[in-house]
Amino acid sequence: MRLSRYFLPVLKETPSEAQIVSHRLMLRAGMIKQSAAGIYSWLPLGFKVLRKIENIVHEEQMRAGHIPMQMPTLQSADLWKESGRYDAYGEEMLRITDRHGRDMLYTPTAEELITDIFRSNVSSYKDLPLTMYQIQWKFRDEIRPRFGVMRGREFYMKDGYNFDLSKEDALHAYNRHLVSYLRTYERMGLQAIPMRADGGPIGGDYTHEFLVLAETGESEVFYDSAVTDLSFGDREIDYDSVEQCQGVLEEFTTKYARTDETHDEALFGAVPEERRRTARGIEVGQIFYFGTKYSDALGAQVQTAEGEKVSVHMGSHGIGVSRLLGAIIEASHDDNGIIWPEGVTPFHAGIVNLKQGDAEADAACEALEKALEAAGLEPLYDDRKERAGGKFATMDLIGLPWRITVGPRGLKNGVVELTSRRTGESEELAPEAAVAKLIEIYADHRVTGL
Ligand code: 5CA
Repeated sequence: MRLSRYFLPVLKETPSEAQIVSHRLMLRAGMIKQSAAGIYSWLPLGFKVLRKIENIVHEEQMRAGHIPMQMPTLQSADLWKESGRYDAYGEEMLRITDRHGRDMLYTPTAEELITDIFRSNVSSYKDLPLTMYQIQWKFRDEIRPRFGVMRGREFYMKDGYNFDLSKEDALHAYNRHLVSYLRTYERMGLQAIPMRADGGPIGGDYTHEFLVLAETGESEVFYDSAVTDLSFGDREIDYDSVEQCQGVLEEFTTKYARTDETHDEALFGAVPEERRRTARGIEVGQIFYFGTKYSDALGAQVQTAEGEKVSVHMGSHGIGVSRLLGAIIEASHDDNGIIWPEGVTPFHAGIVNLKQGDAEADAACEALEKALEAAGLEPLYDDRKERAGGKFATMDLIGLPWRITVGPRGLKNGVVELTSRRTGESEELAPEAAVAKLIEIYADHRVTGL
């Protein structure tokens, strides 16, 4: 992509309405624009990162055996009246009346609709287990939308729902989600710690939230610092193996880690004092087991092998896809701007031409752009007639992890400069060697389906 042809409306001034760094940087880097309180347009750069995050979520859900689908954003209120949540959900639900006077709503979550789809189509234990998910816009009329995409009113969420014959099977689905979430967040360069939490309006008393530690986080959390030493890494896992998934759950949830909703001073007191931590965190996901709450209310039953009719055991599992952009930036930035982890970066490398209009420099940049594209990478070539300082500042602000700087002086010696955004370290390399190095760096960070 040529920057001169792209739409990247970066702001010079720091927007005064933004209170936290991720919101400020998303506005300054031209990623989002507010349309109404808590509702945003996703400008090209922001949209590109949103799509990368979404694709990682898809890949990891499908790897765990979960089936993608899509439900509408606008729903009839009827099912919600049947489950009792139409009244119980409260002011956060955006209620709409259509021209025929029918009660509608903008989906804040979709337990009712998916349960209706299930009950209309599944009646035998033979069709279980089943887990389907979607990535879809949600609306919650938050009383205080703030911090940009972090607490929006309209936000993008992955919501998955499991249907199982027994509690044990549903707990396996729960564990499978826990494992897939650990993998998902690590691919985005994040450490998200599962913590015991409260069910809230979704329900159920067995639930974990995934929290990214950050001073600006909205949740207060209490944990044993040993949980921060855990990482899933690149281990292989058989998602069908009850033992393996249970083992991961135990490894990651046995040490004390809770949000303030379920915090227990006595249990926390048993953690060695030097490892006791109180901090703040950003909730980037939550998994729930709620048994037969919705299947009882909506009559979602299956016939067992013995011919008995039983309510299915369910859980639901969410990831805050749009919130993740904010969480990643909170965890990865410096004074000059964003530092994208390789897994989610909008472009893989920036190409900065120090002397636009110089025939040799222009040709070298174009050749680099072509070579990277041929390797399946996405470069952003700053081909504007601008000062080098301005070009560097833009690249630092938008946070591409690698920058190739091309100038007549280096080209005389047959080299370009490859710079890491994270460390600031540069090395001089032949253009082909720079391309080869980027191919190697990104070998483990390919997101398919873009
Ligand atoms: N039905 C369940 C699981 S699918 C559910 O709705 N869970 S939730 O309420 O915890 O939401 C899932 C995730 O969406 C949260 O962990 C959070 O990361 C994200 N989220 C929730 N509210 C907002 C909001 N107002 N703005 C941005 N992200 C949000």
